[in-house]
Amino acid sequence: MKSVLFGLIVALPLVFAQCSKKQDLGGNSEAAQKVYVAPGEHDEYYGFMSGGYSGQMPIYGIPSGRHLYTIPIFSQAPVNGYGYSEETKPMLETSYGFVPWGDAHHPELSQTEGVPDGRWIFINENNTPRIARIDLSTFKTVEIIEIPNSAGNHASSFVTPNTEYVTAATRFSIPIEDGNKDVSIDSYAENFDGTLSFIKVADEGEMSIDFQILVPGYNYDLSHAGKGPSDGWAFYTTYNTEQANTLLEINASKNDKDFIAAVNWKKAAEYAAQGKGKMVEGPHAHNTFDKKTHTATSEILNKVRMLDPRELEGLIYFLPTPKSPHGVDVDPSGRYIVGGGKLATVLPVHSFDKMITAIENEDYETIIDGVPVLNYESVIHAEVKNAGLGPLHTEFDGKGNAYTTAFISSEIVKWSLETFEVTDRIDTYYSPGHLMIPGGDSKKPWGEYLVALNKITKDRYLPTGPELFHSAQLIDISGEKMKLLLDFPTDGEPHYAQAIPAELVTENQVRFYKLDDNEHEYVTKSEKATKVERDGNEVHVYMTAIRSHFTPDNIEGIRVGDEVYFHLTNLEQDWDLPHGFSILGANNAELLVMPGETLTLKWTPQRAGIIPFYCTDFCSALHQEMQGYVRVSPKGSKTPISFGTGK
Ligand code: K7E
Ligand code: CUA
Repeated sequence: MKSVLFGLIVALPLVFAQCSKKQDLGGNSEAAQKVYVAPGEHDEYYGFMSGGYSGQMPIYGIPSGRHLYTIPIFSQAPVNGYGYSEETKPMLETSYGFVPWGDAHHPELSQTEGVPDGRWIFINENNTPRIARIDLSTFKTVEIIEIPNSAGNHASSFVTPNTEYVTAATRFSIPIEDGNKDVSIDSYAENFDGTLSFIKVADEGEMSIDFQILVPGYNYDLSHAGKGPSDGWAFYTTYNTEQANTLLEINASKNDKDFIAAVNWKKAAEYAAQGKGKMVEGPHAHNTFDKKTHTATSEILNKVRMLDPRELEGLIYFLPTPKSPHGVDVDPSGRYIVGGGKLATVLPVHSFDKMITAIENEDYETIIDGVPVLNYESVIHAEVKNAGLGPLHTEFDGKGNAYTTAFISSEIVKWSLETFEVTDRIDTYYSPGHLMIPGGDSKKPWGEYLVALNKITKDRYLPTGPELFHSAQLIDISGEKMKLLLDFPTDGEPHYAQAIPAELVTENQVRFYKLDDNEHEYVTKSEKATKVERDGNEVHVYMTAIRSHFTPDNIEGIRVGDEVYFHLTNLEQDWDLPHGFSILGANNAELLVMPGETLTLKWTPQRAGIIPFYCTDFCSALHQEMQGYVRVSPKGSKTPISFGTGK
């Protein structure tokens, strides 16, 4: 089998070479009509995509494929000063200090009773393990929590049906038991462990790490929570049960089966509430953005609760699953658990009911580090045949159908949750990773469209040199046969995406911040209140912006070597009236300040002379007039502080 797969991988370039412009692209007028959103009209769905290595979350309208916005999350964003302004820098603090970049993979909407509710969207960061929460009333990142005792936070950030928890897991095992330590890498089997993490989400959304579970040293890849009958459980794929520490493409592809780990999180939560397990070292940053002060703060927490399956019964079980599974997806009924065995010939579907029976009967193959391994034959419900080569991820339409991406054979395969037979397939261009159906991993998929998130672009668009945006393809799944409607380039790498009917988000939209409610430490609520204050070599400029001037716009008495903080409050009180602020030679970025908001840019003048600043956002007919000067005098000069506008 493996040689067949490897042969196909090698043959892929040939396949691409053969793809000509002649495919049936679905580019007929019917498809055009389905995706046409007339000027001034709105899309039906918000599509939230992971930006992958951009560390951000681009948002697209569905079905038009219009790029609506990009939410800055794990990476600094010069476009609006996120991660550069004093208020937002703390969002990127970690136990390793300031980390200006991240690798985002899985956006997941908050849910109520198993259905996306439009309050928040979570997303994981894989490289320096973190989870972010975005408030969908403002599309702002309002919280980031680091996951300690974890290396590569990939199986994240999937929520339980009432958003009780967001789950996470370490992708790479590392020494964990007595903390990460200096050992030989080939002592993997002896010293390396994994962890699964459960991050509690409070009513207002605030996250805290409730507990972690110590698990065998494998790679933990993807996750999904149970629902309906399986509510209370969470499922994680593993690979590298071989425990290889080098050349994993061969050494971690040896076992015919790896595992899906099934965690009884309700039981684990009870254990945690009873104080079971032990508190261990686990330094992690918790960063929160305060709505009233428009300012983020970061704190480092040091301990987490670790539960050990060797001591606590009934926490976790392994379901043998062929072969190096990637995705794990639970169908809307909550009865079936689908593994994406990327090197498997069949698509394994486990039964939750059978799993419970096997647990009750102690139908174990063996026990590994306190984790019972259930018998494959006892838990498997069906093996879907001909589900494509290299199956990765599955979503559902809520009408009894499942859709699986096949990376190697570049297709989406539709199959029935009744007969477990393939009923349709459609080519993708090329090599889809995840796919997304609005609500497709929830209890009630909206199930009208499917978006294939492709890993390889090649010839789909006008070439842009060696680097190409990834492609997404919109497929109509409302009928019996899938139909390709549209494809469009996406920013970064859209690993996964989520979508929700627009009205669930638009009804809560904030259009501007009320100036009266602004409790920022350096807010300036009127031009009269503007001032410039020196404290040693620190200078605070309390500045305002309103069409089309800054107050003050002439500032003198600044000296080389000062640390100048421009605290800019936008006095506008209307929708879509930001003002920007930039100053020559600043070593950071601009500020883009929303109406009613205060943001701060730090500037360290290096040379004496006259330095201009200006508004970067074309805010009015006289935007080009929206400028000012700072006079910078040499170090030690006696030029007094003076400032004003129109004086
Ligand atoms: Cu790209 Cu979910 Cu990170 Cu699969 S992951 S493809
Ligand atoms: Cu304010 Cu341009």
